[in-house]
Parts: sequence; C-alpha cells; structure tokens
Amino acid sequence: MRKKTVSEYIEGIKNGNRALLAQTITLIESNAAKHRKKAEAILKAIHHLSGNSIRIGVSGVPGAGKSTFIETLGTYLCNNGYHVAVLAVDPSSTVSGGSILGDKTRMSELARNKRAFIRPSPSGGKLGGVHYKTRESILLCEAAGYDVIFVETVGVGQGETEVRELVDFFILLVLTGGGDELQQMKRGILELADLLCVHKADGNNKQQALLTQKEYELSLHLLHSNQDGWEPKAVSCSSLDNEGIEEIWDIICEFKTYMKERHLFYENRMKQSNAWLESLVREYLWNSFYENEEVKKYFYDIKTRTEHGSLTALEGAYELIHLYEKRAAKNERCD
Ligand SMILES: Nc1nc2c(ncn2[C@@H]2O[C@H](COP(=O)(O)OP(=O)(O)O)[C@@H](O)[C@H]2O)c(=O)[nH]1
Ligand SMILES: [Mg+2]
Repeated sequence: MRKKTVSEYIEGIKNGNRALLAQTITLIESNAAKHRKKAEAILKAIHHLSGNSIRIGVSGVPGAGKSTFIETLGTYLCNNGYHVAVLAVDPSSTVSGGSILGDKTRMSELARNKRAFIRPSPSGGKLGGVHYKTRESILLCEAAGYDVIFVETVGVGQGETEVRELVDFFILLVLTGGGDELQQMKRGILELADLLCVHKADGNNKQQALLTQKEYELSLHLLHSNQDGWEPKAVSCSSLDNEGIEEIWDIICEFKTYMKERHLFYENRMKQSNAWLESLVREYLWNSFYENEEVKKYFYDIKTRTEHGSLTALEGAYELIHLYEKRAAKNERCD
C-alpha cells in the first residue's frame, strides 16, 4: 500500500474518515522515528480542531461491565445526535488473552453505528492503565468530529490515576458486594470518581445494588464534605436492561454545566495539559539519555561497578550524566 502523506491524513481526519482516523492513531502509536515526525506534523495541524468534546473515563475491574456500559450509553448518545468515540485499552496479554476481540464483540452494536468509532489499543503489557498515546488519540478523535469520547480502562489501582489525568469526567463501575467491598476499595480510588455506578442492577441483584448504592453515597459524602467543587454521586444502573443510563447522561450534563459555570472545566484541562507538558519533557529526556551513544557504551559497566560496590550509586549516576552531557555537546557541535 502506498504511504500516505501528512496532508492526506489531515484531510481524512477533517472529513471524519474513520479508516484514516484509525490509521493515524496507528501512526502516532508507532515508536519508529520516521513515524514520529509525521505524527507530530499531523497533531500540530489538527490541534485547533480539538477540545470540543466531553471526555469520559470508565474504569472498573475486569468483568465489571465497562464495555457493555459504554455500548449502551454510547448507542443512546448516537441515537440522540452525538458522535461517540471509544478508546479502549486492552490488557489482553496480561489478563484474559485476546480480549480485543471480546471488546469488539461486546460493542458490536456500537461498532456498526455510523456515528461511532471504536479503537482498542494494546496496553503494552501493563495491567490496566492507559496507552501512552491515548491523549493524542483523544485529540485526533475530537478533530474528526467526535463530541463524546470514552476511555475504557481496567482499574487495578494504577489505571484509575492515569485515566483521571486524561478525562473531564470519571466513572467508576463497581459491583454489589456490600460493606466488605467498600472496605477493600482504596480510599484514593474512591476520591478520583465523579460518579460511582453500582452496575448490573438487574434481576435478583437489583435490591442488593440499591443497598450498595446507599453505602457508597454515604462514603462519598463523608469523603467530600470539606471540599469545594463537584460532589461525586453514586447511582446504580443496568446496561443489559437499559435502566438508569439516561439518568447517568443527565448527571454528566449537569457536571459539565456546573464546572463551566465555575470556570473549573477549562481550569482542569489546563492543569492536565501542564502535567502532559512535563511528562513529554520527561519522556524526551529519558529517551535522549538512554539513546545517547556514550551512555549506551558505559551503562552496563557502571551498573556492574555499583552493584559490586566499587562505585556508589551517586558516583555512578554522575559519571553517566557527565558522559551524556559531553556526548550531547559534541553532537550539537556536529549538527
Ligand atoms: N446482569 C448484567 N450483566 C452485565 C451487565 N453489563 C455487562 N454484563 C455482563 O458482564 C460480563 C462482562 O462484561 P464486559 O462489558 O465485557 O465487562 P468489562 O470487562 O468490564 O468490559 C458480560 O458477560 C456481560 O454480559 C448488566 O448490566 N447486567
Ligand atoms: Mg471491556
């Protein structure tokens, strides 16, 4: 297949071409240096078209029903005129083996919808968390005209914090289980949620789900009692029976209005953008350090010497940094 030019990718995204959007995401997820330049040019060109969406994180343990929930809410939104993009991080290799297929199958209705775009990305061997290019993918989806973006991640402690940094609204799906479950849930994770949803509130489980919801309501209220801003809510819903889904969308709309009225919506995005800037610089310096010829040449030698005690870790680190700086200065002179 002929390689596409940067302008072809950009045009494709602007026209909302789903195949080209998917190809662009593949390009930005690539680590190859030749792709990096193209990816940068595309992101720069579409940046002014991004930002116009509500970014929603959905987290929960494997099997909590995240994909099914997104499918039901996403289909409802498509039927109401929205364009929905789903960025699902797939922990297949580490958890269930091949769940990319599972996710696609479970979101089959949404996947067929012309107003929806579904993109599973590998989590890169990490358990939970987001793909390290999910933020860029969000921007691309927005530029392609998607106004509701879901980011699905498996929650295992780490995942929630990462996805919180990327989204405006964070939904945590939990299952019934009563007090024990609540006890086990780390307070830190509970604090991240804007909405806690007791999922699968149907059939024999409905009553128990309502009780669990009450317990969560109480804990969220206690957790939040001294803070300003949005007070997290607890609800219950069933994606299979399509119950409580519209109400959840109403809460998200209420949140958006609440945050915008208080100028907190964009303030939050600005904070996220600053954190992103720092993390990009960190990533750049990290790569530049480990790709440095002198560092590569002496790294294992220095590491072995620190392991054997002939060099302290501090001395070893300074020696490496010194080698790095010397080589970087030499490269600069040659440029
Ligand atoms: N009873 C019930 N089961 C559900 C509901 N939503 C999802 N499930 C089931 O829970 C299982 C896991 O769902 P899935 O969406 O793949 O969970 P994920 O791993 O969190 O994405 C599947 O067998 C679903 O059919 C629901 O609202 N009620
Ligand atoms: Mg899933």
